[in-house]
Amino acid sequence: MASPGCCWMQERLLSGVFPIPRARGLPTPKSTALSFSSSLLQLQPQGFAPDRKQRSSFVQAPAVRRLVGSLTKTQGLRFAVVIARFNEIVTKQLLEGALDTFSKYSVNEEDIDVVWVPGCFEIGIVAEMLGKSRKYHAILCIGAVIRGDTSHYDAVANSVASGVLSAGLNSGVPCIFGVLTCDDMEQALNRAGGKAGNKGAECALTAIEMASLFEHQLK
Ligand code: INI
Repeated sequence: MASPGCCWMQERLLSGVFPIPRARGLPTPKSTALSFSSSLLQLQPQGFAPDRKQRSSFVQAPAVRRLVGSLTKTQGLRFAVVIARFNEIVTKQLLEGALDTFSKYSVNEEDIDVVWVPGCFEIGIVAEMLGKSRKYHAILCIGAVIRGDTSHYDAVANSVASGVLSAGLNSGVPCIFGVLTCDDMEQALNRAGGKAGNKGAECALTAIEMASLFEHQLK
């Protein structure tokens, strides 16, 4: 039921006396999107411009567009997974987590390619090549760098991080960082389906969201 205040506002709107909030110097808007909502505002005619003298200090807020990827519109999205064989006992678990998530979110199996590489150091170059092939909407990079295993942990960890970043930037296709960097094997296994969840599953979700953002919102 309309309140008495609404009737007053309706009259004002129809007579053009209501001070429509507008910023000084802005062109007259063609469509009407005001910063407050009321069905009465639909009564306002297109291109309505109040008398200059009646302008108030309110600022008309343009409608803000909020772009976010969807986790449910997965049909037709294609993914590649680049996975390191080094520390395979861990990376296989991460892959299982990722594939489970793709399946739960209805990504078709035939829209997923899995590419194995020897170690994390090799991930970046392959991800970049796959990105540039334009065959995929997102590329999921999976690996495990474990400090206990080698003295060149830092070199491999840093290289794979910058390799994956560069692959995304150079190809324009989202490349998701699904590489564990851990102090020991126990910590790695915990993050690959153990006590601390599955990083592969989390990264598959990120891949879906980014693929959808690019395909459905930013194109
Ligand atoms: N590769 C990994 O994926 N994880 C590691 O922990 C690792 N460590 O510790 O050495 C590792 N090394 C191999 C490296 O990625 C390359 O495959 C190799 O250096 C050949 O380029």
